[in-house]
Amino acid sequence: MSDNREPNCIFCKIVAGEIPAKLVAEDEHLVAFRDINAQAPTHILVIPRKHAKNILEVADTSLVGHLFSKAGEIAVKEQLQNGFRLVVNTGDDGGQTVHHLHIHILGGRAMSWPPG
Ligand code: DGP
Repeated sequence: MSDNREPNCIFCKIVAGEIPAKLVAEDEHLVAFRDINAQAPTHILVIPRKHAKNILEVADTSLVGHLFSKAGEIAVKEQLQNGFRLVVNTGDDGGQTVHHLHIHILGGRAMSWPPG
């Protein structure tokens, strides 16, 4: 359970089980679930249980490492060994719409570059 949840944060509500989500993985530090608005055949979000607005707000570098490491593990479990993309949208210009840090795992199709 998050010890610093933001009352209006939709991802804090998912962590608390107040909003349903299709969970893919969880442990004491993070929760991973399928994105409601999938942009690829596989689209999963990995989030810390503890609320942090974005990557600039996380002081705990081991947590950041854990989130990325778990994202890689999940990608392999989801059979994305052929390639996938990890994305961390940050702030308004970065296209972040939910202000609770999250890593997108996108896969199951060839990705294009540059992103829009
Ligand atoms: P971003 O734009 O990087 O902040 O991505 C936020 C993502 O969160 C977006 O792809 C849609 C997803 N999302 C928003 N609300 C919900 C929700 O209630 N449930 C789930 N599963 N995903 C959500």
